[in-house]
Amino acid sequence: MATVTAVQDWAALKGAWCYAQAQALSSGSARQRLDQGLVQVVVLGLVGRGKSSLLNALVGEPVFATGAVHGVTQGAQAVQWSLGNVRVELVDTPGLDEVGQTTAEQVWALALGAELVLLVLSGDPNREELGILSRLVRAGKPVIVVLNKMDQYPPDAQALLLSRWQSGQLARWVDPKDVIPVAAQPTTWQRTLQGTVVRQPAPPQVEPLRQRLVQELTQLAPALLALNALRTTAQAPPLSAPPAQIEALIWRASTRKALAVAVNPVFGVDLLVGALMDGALLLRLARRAGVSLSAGEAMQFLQLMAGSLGGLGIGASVLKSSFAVGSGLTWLPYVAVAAGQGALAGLATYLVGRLGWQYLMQDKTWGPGSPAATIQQWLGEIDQGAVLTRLRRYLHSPPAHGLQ
Ligand SMILES: Nc1nc2c(ncn2[C@@H]2O[C@H](COP(=O)(O)OP(=O)(O)OP(=O)(O)O)[C@@H](O)[C@H]2O)c(=O)[nH]1
Ligand SMILES: [Mg+2]
Repeated sequence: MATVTAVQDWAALKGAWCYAQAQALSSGSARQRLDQGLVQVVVLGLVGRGKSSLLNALVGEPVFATGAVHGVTQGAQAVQWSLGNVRVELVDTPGLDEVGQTTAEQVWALALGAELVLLVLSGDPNREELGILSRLVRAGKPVIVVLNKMDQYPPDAQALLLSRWQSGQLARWVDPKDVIPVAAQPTTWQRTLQGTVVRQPAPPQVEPLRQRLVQELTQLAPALLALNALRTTAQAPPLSAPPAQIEALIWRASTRKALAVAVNPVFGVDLLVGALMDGALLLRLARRAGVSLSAGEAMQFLQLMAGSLGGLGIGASVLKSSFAVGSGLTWLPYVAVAAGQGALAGLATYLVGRLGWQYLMQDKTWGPGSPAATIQQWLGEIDQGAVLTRLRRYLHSPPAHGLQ
């Protein structure tokens, strides 16, 4: 009934991945999957919850490595599977709590791009797991909560675990019929002939989940695919111009950053100081917007932006134009380079400010599309060339414009 047809090892690509590429992979393929009738199901959860074991148990083969040590799965991997007449791509992911920020964002991009997410827990959800669930629910992602390792609990404890999902906040987030207890790789204790007690692997118990997937996918696969393709291609609201005093605040921060980078010859210090200045701008914008923004959230925002701006690159054409110092200037080449870098750094801060303000105004959400797609859309709505020209003019004669 369930046949493994292929294993695609994305871990090999891991080093080459950046956030935007991971996003393109999942959002670009949502439309393709709709055409092909291929449903993507992503497992998500903290390290060691039995995500890989669960997929192995579902497909009936040890496709993915599992183990007691933490962090066995390092990159996303997928296997194609057929469930009745529905073709399914099952995607295994690393534990969200044991990967760096960039990989975590890649995993999130995959999860938010998938048709269905299996959130794997192995007991009551902790704070981090509640955070993951809440983000999935807010994104409107169809999710099945899988309570794994049920063999480790006596029947009354199992009933208690399940009962927590029957009412209150958890029942509002997830329909209780979508909370499924399983044991993907159970063990039993057996007495040997010598009288010692040893752990023995027992057959997986994942039939209730398989049944639920059959029910969900054989009936709803076309709807899930169509809805997801629509959602992932949805446009973010257009970037709106901030009020004048906010624009002025963003501009001041951009010129300060441009000057700091232009006069500072030490590249590494530029990066650090630049990131601190951008972070400070975001936090000031949040205060003006009356929105609470933690330092961690600000960092996450800056990392997303950095991914989309291609590190320091921002974009070859913009980079080129920033070095094209206007005619009539007598600057020495190295001064021109410093000014070019300064203008670029200032532009990055300006973009952080403009997108940051919009993001804050939208209650720290990115709209219906993926963050990467939204950032690209918004970046396209700003005349970056004009901002650069203004910044270069400022750098040529800062006193005339005033060092505000
Ligand atoms: N008792 C019991 N152990 C399980 C069960 N499922 C998985 N395990 C064990 O839990 C450990 C982790 O399992 P994995 O499948 O590697 O967990 P994972 O979530 O993929 O872990 P990472 O890839 O490291 O994030 C392994 O030692 C498994 O044998 C289960 O149902 N019962
Ligand atoms: Mg794993």
